[in-house]
Amino acid sequence: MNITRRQFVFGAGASAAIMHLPVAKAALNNPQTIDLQAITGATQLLPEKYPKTPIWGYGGMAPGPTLRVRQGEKLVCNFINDLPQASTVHWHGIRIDNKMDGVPDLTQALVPSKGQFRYEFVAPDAGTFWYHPHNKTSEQMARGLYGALIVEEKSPPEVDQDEVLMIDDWRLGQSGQIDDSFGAMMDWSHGGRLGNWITVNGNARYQKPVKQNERLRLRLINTSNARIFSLLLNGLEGWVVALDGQPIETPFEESKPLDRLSLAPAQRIDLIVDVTAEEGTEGVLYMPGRNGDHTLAVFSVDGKARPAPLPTPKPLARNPIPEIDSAAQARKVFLHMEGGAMGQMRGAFLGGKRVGMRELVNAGKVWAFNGQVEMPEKPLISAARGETLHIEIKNDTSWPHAMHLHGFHFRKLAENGRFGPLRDTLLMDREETATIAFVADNPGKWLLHCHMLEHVSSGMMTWIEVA
Ligand SMILES: [Cu+2]
Repeated sequence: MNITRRQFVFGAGASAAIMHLPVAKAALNNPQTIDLQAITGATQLLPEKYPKTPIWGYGGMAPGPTLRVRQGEKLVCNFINDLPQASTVHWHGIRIDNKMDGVPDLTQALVPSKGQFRYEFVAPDAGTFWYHPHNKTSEQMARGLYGALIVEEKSPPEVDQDEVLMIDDWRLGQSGQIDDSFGAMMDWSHGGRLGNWITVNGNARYQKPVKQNERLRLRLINTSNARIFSLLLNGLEGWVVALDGQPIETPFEESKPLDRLSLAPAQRIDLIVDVTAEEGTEGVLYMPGRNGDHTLAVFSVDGKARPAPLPTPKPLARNPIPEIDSAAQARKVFLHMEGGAMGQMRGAFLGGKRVGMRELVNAGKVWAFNGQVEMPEKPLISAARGETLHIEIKNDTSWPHAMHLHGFHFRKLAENGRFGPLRDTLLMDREETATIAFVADNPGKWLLHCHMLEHVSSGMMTWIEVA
């Protein structure tokens, strides 16, 4: 049987295996110490009649183990690199000690194949975070290297089940192997490496048994290289309670009913939902599409947990993030994004020299920030500790981008002068201009880049320095 790419995406659903994510359970002792080994493995991504897919994974699995720590608790992670490539671990969304941020050359040396590195940090914020490599990321993540890092609230909301749903978009070949077309200019200069096989926690049709009127916390994490998901729920009703790990501040009543959920690469959405589907039916998480809906996760309802849903939950407690004083003097800096297919870019600085588009394409560098491809020698901004920064980002390209700032959560400035919710990754539409604001309270060297991994590989990155 020949499987076309299209059938892969939209004909999924034959695999109904239930997979429980292995959990490294939060121990009572603090710090919590774990070994995290990156190694090759194999997993059944396709239905059983197809061979297993060779992957690279933490613990040899994709996703890797879900790490759980309590807010304020220290995690000590002995990273063991048994991959054939050098790697590092980035703790996405954690307001971390800069030395532990996992960015090669900026915050640490690469961990070579057969090497080790000891990560040690306190998780200051409760919420849904994740970890992934930060070297050859477009290849290493496409091969399956990622896992969830859950920081538990001191008093968590009352739910019956707390589920992490890591949504990935694989590009698989005919025999289920990971397509090794890494570095294809078509992907790099367009919308990134889009796949043909979508999974939740490694399952093409993730299944979870539930009861009617049960309350679930669903932690959605987009681990794909470049796909922006637009998702809907059916038979599950509730609230968005956090974005990118940070609790939302709008009252829950205003966020009901749940609208379409937009999840760009690296973004997270925490939901609290009640199972409203009838007994014997299903709740579903799905991608609506012109050619039919594509189901990602099925919640089959067996039995009744209680006669009626629980009352509206209380908002999650805020994390200790310094609030932006809108009256404070802010340092302003401009970031011009350009390049890519159908763009206006004619040339840019590469390795200290201005070169034309042909030379950039030959070097595999097709995106620029402020006329510079790849990491500039000097930071975009050198800030004093505690300064308020406004970065005005102009997406002067024909493609959407998912801009991720390390070390901080920021707010997008709205037209009315108000601030949006805290985020660490901002989806920017083509031609859109947005200003992000944050207090630079965390010293160190912090990356600012597109989280569409082919875009960062081909130039879209810069950094800021906080003294
Ligand atoms: Cu991008």
